[in-house]
Amino acid sequence: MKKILLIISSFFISVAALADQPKEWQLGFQNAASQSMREIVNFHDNLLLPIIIAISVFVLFLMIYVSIRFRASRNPIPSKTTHNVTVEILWTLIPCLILIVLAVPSFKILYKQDTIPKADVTVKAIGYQWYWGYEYPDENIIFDSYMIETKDLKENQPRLLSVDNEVVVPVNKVVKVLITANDVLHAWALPSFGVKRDAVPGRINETWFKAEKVGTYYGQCSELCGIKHAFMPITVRVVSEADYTEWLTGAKIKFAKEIIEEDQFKKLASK
Ligand SMILES: [Cu+2]
Repeated sequence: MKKILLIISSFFISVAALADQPKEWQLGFQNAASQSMREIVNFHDNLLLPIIIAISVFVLFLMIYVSIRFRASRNPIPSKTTHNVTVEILWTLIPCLILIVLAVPSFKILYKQDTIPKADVTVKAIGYQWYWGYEYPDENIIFDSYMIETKDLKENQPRLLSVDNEVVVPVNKVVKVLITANDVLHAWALPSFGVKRDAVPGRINETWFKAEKVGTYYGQCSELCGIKHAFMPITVRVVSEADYTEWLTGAKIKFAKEIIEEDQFKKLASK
């Protein structure tokens, strides 16, 4: 009964709070905030899930049928049949067909995600043990993003998901994310955007998203990277174009990259 009450109450809570983070008693995916996530959800909900359920129900039915129909008491002399050509052809062909039916739309979505449109904003995410560092290579901005401890949380900040410095991006713009790591494997993942890429030391992976709704979106490191793997969340705040420009102005001062290239050349020349 308690569980049912919790589920019912979670509906009301989710209406008030931003719906782009994990919810208690959540079933299925987080709400999609990009075209590619919508396609993933659509593929999962309307094709994958029905096929999986149908297969599970069919196998369950077969097992129950066999256990009852061929039980020892009803079937004292067991059949000696070992081969049946028709059945063998069928149980090879049908799974093949199912896989093809699944593979075609799946690859379509995968390749679409892989083609990165012309980027409006580029963000570089660097995985560290155990926090994320971000750079805006075109804006001379660099900052680290640490999880906020439970005791320091403010109102409306979800536990284990909020960070001190959020990534800020404009709404309805193509954001290209360059992903790498400094020490071990990490993975930059944001469920609402349908984005997940490994962060590999010495290599840059790229992905992209176009957020369609203003709001705050939460993700987590998704590659086991050590003892504090669970404590390096990802927070992306999607804002309007005007708010983004305003944020940029402040961030360029607050998070300015220290070394200006010109000075570096001077230093090298004087050596
Ligand atoms: Cu990790």
